[in-house]
Amino acid sequence: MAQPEGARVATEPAARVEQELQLYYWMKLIRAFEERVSRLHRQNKIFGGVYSGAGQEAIVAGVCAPLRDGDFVAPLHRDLGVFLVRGVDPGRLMAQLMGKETGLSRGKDSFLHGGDLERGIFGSTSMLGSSLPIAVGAALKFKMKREKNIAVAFFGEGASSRGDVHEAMNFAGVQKLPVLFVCENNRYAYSTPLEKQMAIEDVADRAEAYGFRGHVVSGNDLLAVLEVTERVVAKIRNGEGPALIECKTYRYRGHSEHDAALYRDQEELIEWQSRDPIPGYELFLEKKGHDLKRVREQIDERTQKVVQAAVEYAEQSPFPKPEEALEDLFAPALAAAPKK
Ligand SMILES: Cc1ncc(C[n+]2csc(CCOP(=O)(O)OP(=O)(O)O)c2C)c(N)n1
Repeated sequence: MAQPEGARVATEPAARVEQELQLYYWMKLIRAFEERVSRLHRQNKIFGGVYSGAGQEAIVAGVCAPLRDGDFVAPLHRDLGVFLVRGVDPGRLMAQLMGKETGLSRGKDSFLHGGDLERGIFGSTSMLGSSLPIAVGAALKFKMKREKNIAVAFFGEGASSRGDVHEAMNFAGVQKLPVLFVCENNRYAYSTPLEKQMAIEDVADRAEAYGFRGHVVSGNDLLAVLEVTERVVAKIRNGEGPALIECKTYRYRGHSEHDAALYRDQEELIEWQSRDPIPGYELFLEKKGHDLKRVREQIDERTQKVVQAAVEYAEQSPFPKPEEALEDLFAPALAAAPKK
């Protein structure tokens, strides 16, 4: 990303300064994009569920930043930001949400299941936690082919109680696969609070039972997420086997847009909002010598333009044609297989 005017950090290497601003841009873009999606949902323009990740942006930005082309990511239903950070065109992403032909699934699926394999993004599945064995499968392929890529699987603390998650972690530990498990612990699985979900405090403690390390980090602190991810990813790429990072965080909105989240108390929400990842990171930028007011203005202007352009692109895109409804349902090899 071009460095916005007003950023003045003379002594830092340019790449680092650029990364600092890029991370800020991503968090702001994810927040602005999701806010717009929530509004569009109220206008009945979105097909399928909307699961806002507002409050959790630092996790996606910090975990995806050290990834490379060819790495494989399995996001959670709340991780729309993964698509943006991995370089999916925002217009295509918005078209996916609006069920348009120009979307990732060509209008045949909701946001939830639309992946982008060209960018190594596997679309979420409805069965919570079932994308972890898939990420582990990708990691097995990287190991067998001696490729230096890694797989990343995001999941919630709710999903962490599912069998698939344990099986995936166990297999990854036994085979020492290049996979990073990222738990976004936002304290609620739909309406179920943490203490009714698990008998321990940290999901990260489970990693040891599978033979690898678990790390706990504040998911609202972008720099902390980035630091632990960079360190852990370097080891995984080096062939040292899997790792788990548990990011403690909170979701601001309900489980999805139809959930008013009446099961949690307002004070708790306000307390977490006071630890919002964006102002926290702005403080860092300011201390590093950036002219925050100007940087913020420029980035806000840029994100608004990107989001507006995405909405216009999606709104102008056609819906899929009914006669194409049965296309793309089977992998080409299966479709071409001779009938017995
Ligand atoms: C196996 C399974 N059980 C239940 C559901 C219904 N469900 C969808 S999302 C959700 C809550 C998930 O909580 P968590 O894994 O902590 O992720 P979060 O939504 O909090 O980000 C539930 C119970 C489901 N999709 N799959």
